[in-house]
Order: sequence, then structure tokens, then C-alpha cells
Amino acid sequence: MRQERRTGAIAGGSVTGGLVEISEIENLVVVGDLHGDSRTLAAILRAIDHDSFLKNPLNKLVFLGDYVDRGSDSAGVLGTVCRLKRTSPGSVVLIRGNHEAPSEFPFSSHDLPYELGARFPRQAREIYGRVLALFGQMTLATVVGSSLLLVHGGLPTEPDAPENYRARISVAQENHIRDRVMEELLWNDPRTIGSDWERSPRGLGRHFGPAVTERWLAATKTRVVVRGHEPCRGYRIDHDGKVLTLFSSAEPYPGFAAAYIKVDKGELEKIKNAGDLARRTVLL
Ligand SMILES: [Mn+2]
Repeated sequence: MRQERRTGAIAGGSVTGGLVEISEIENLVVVGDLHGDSRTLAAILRAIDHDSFLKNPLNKLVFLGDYVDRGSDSAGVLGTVCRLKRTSPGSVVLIRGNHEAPSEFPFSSHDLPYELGARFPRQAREIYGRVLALFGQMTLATVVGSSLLLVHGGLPTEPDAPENYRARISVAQENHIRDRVMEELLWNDPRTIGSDWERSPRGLGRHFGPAVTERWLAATKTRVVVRGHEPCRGYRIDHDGKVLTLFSSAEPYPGFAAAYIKVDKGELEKIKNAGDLARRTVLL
């Protein structure tokens, strides 16, 4: 990921700081929050036949973040996504979730350090230090053609951010300590409100309204926002079909359901709203 930032390139697209923009694509798979559920991750990889899928660098496997915490195998999920990124760097995009930002935004449900301590008692501190460095390299937002804008939490409400999104997201990646845009990408939730934003009960991030979504879609020339961050039964649609929430964790969330999105180039070009994308969502 450091190398991609240095060269500014990924197969079929460009990398600017924390922003990945894919212009040439053949197939896209999107995975939402995993939260330490390595069995669901393995089931998704089997279902997409990942060995052959990842051989084509124009196929993209995008993770929406929140790899760790809550489930029983955060280390297993991290190990797998790192292996995928290392063996198929051009086809794998790792977006950063709020659970991958503990040093900037401390919060209470971050149990990864305890899991590492229990499983790797002698190396836990060293491993965790390297994991934090990995989190700092993760992508903040991904634009897929003129179709999709992918983030973990939601869209920043800063009025000038959409039109300057390339510069703003790359700055957020560089000075991320307490950067508002960074915080909101990782923590925001879409709500049907008349204003641009309201306070979030999460304590970090904000609720953002439909007008903010419209502005970001116009600026990035995309049609649907895909994000994770909230448990649901596979997916949920907000903001009049402009936002799709995807959820891919089962083990720590009985009562919800895990899903992933699989879509090819032709289908991507035809997607007009979140409903079209929901029809390409596979429930596990
Ligand atoms: Mn989250």
C-alpha cells in the first residue's frame, strides 16, 4: 500500500493519498464489516472462487473496513486480508474502518489488543505495533468508475470537501490525527434529516443528510454510495436509493445477516441506484 501511494498507481486506476480511483474494471466484489468473523470471510472467498478471481488484476475485491474486534478471530481476518493484498496487490483494496483507528480515536469496544495478548503472549506488543502501522496505510475512500463511491462509515459534512475531494482525502490520510474528514469517513451514518448533519450518539462522527450525499455523488461523478459500519440483514438502503449499507459479519451478530456484493462491468455501468445494486447482493 505504501508503494501504491508512492507510484500513485493500482491496476486499472490511480492512488492519491487515501483515495483509490478505479477506471478500468472487469468484476467487483465488495465485503462489508467482518469484525473478527474469519469463517464468514472464508465462506465469501470460497463463494467467489478467489484464487481464480484474484488472478485478474482488473477484478477488484474491496473490503469496507472493520476487520477486527467483537468476533473471536480478528487475527485470522487480518492475516487473511494481508495475505490477499500481498499476493494480489492490484486486485485487493483495504478500506480503513473506525475499528482500524484506535490510536487517533480511542473507543471502548477495541478488543484486538486483548485477543493478541491471549494468543501471542510474548509477541503481542510487537504485533500490535505493526498492526497499527498497517491501519495507517489503509485506504479512506474508493471510487469505482462512474458508478460507486465506497467508504467505511459515511460522507464528510465539511461544505467544501466534495469539490476538493482528492486533495481533501489525501490530506486526511497524511495529517489524520483529529482530521474531521478522516473522522467522518470512518464514523458517519446516513440519516433522513433535513439538515446537512446532526450530532451522532456514537460520540465520534456525525449523522449526515441526503443533501451531503447528493453533493458527494455529483463531485465524484458516481451514482451510489456503498458503506458498512452498521449491522443490518445483509444490506439496507437509505437516502432515496443513493446509499447502500453492506454488512458481512455473522458470528458476533446473531439476529443480523452477512452478505457481499458481486457485480460485473456491464452491470456496474447500468446501476442507477442502491436497489439495482441490492439485486447483486448475495446473502450467506
Ligand atoms: Mn464501523
